[in-house]
Amino acid sequence: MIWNDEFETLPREAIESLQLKRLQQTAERVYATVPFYRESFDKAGIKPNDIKTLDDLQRLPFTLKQDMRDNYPYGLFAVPLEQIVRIHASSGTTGKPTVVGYTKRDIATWSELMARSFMAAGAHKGDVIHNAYGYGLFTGGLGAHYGAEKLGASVIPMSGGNSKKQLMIMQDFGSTVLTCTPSYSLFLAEIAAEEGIDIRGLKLKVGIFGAEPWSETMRNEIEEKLNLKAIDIYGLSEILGPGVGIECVEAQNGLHIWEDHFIPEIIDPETGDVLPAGEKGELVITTITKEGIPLIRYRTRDITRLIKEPCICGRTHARLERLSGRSDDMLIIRGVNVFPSQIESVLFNIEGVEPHYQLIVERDGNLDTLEVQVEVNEQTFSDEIKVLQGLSSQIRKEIKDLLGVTCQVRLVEPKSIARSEGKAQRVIDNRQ
Ligand code: DLL
Repeated sequence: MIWNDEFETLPREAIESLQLKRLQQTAERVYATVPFYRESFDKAGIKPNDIKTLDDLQRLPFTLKQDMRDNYPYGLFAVPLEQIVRIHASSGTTGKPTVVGYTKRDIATWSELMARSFMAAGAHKGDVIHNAYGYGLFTGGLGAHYGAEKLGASVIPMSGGNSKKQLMIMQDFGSTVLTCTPSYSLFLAEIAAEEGIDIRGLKLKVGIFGAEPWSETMRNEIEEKLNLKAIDIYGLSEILGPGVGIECVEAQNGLHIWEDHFIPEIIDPETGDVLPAGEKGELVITTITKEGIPLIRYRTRDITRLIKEPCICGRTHARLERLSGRSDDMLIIRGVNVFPSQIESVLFNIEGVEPHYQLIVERDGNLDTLEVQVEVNEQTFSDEIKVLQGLSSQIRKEIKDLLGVTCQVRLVEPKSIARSEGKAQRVIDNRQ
């Protein structure tokens, strides 16, 4: 079922003419109201009315996360503060967070796009949506919450944490949809097993998981352990929060990005050039309806490709291929580019291995070393040393075959790697 038939199935030419019109308006608005954009447009020698076609977007300068930091907290807002009704901020591991503001209309747009996303994932009015994304400065909780209400579903505002209670509520309240990070869904399954709760037997039918990279093998693992359809949802606070793109339940293959509100481009992260259609690179997004903090050509650092072929669900909006990771999470180990999700896809296909792992990177002299720590199940852990050694070398070999990097493998006890209620920490890089 489609939430907004008119906009979600617009023919391509109609999408593009709407995009051009909205891009022109956005460029006019930021040039007039945001000093940062007036300066950067002037520096690039372009005026808003030079934008005559969608290709002219490529002449506009990029916006970087650093630009948001330099204009902390409100410098990139395009409206006076009294029109801002909500403020969120990204978690940012170091320094000041990145701040975003929403007008009333922005909140309405966000709710609409989340309602679309829920329905694309197979959720409807009448569903009981158990929302375990964190409420707070993080956009996950409130973003999903407003969308669930707009959809007309009954939303349970759980937030993260207190996993035993989460399970009790899911059981007693008859939750049919679970929203949280993919890693937290597996943690919930683990607690359920400990507590003797049959999580597969709950009423859950769909899980809407995002906010961190995850692999196709992790999807299989989640679907098997929780007995639901696991749907991938993408978003980032700078652009909106959750609901920038989502997989449809019909295809589960690529995330429709809502092109009547965003213009996606794929660039070569080294040169900044737009790549030919279908190539993999860094996703750049321009918002074309946001009022509070419109962003021109925001460099997401997320790596994907755009799929423009029609989708069986009938939606005409382009799809993002499952995100492989972020260019800044990409590890360069002795010159080889490695995404944690690639290692994950090897690990989760191996019998006896649990879906909990961490990558430890060190520098030994001039040499980078990678240690893969991964949990094995109880039974495997108590096996003979010989069996464990065999398993380690199998993992080492499969990683070497796939990625060309040599690593150390450390099999660790069940439940020894820290669990997260939000985004999992997969990499510990001690090289700096
Ligand atoms: O994580 C918004 C969100 C909340 C998305 C709930 C989905 C569900 P930030 O905290 O600003 O916002 O982090 C954004 O997380 O640039 C990606 O690197 C990563 N990310 C988000 N969704 C996915 C996904 C929220 N489905 C950053 N696959 C983004 C891979 C994802 N990475």
